[in-house]
Amino acid sequence: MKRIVTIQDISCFGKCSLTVALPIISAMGIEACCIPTAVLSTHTGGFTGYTYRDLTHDIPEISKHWKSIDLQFDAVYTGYLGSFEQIKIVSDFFDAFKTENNLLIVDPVMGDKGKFYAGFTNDFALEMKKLCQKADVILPNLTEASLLLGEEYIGDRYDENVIKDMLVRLSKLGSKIVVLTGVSFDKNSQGVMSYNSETGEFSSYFNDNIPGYFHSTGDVFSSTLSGALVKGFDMGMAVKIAVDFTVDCIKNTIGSEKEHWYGVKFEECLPKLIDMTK
Ligand code: PXL
Repeated sequence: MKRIVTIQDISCFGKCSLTVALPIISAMGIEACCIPTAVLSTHTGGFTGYTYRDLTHDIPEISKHWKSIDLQFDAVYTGYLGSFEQIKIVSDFFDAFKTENNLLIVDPVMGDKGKFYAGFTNDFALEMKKLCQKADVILPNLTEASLLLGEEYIGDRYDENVIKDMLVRLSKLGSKIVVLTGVSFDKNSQGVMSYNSETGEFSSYFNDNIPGYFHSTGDVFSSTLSGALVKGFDMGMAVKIAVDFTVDCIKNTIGSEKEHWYGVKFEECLPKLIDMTK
């Protein structure tokens, strides 16, 4: 059985980060382990008055214990990280748990639609850039890609050549594979473009572009892609599974956006994911 450790916060209510990653990874038949980086009463995207308990100092202790019992992981997948110091500590975790065969996957969660999520700054983006240097695979959206490159948000002013150029420059941060999410060249379709810097290959995959904003779809996509890569699907197939599942979750939420504004109804789609990745 394959095993992934995912490192991100637990937002106790709100369908994102660990409450999305753990069920998705488990549904794919992979052992799901986690290091919660913080406990929040809700996520920060639209709620006010949320609590935040920082768990940064538990991370080195957990790491030390796991080393003492010789745990190994097929992938380390990181999502939302809450502070500068936390990125440094996660970077040490990468050093401790990297093997010849495993994957370090970084979703550099910082913002969307050209804006930082609450509490993030340009200094944080610089530190996140350092973590991306150590990764095998990075999964930024267009906002995060601009932040990592220290450029203005590109908005929708791009064509395929601009995206290819961005992918190559992002790969120069150090990761072998860059998957850029939220790419759309026409109003009917949206998807991802990726670049493998070892083979020089670009690939893309698109599905329906569904108007509206759906919270937590980045976490759904990244968790599914991480699982599919660990299961051994090649990049093209893994991207297809992750995009299709994310679109399924969005479609399943249409009609109940009012009650479920805080996160997509991914749970009812898990049986389909199980079928797709058997
Ligand atoms: O979905 C990304 C995410 C994860 N964790 C927390 C968040 C967000 C996005 O807003 O607030 C706490």
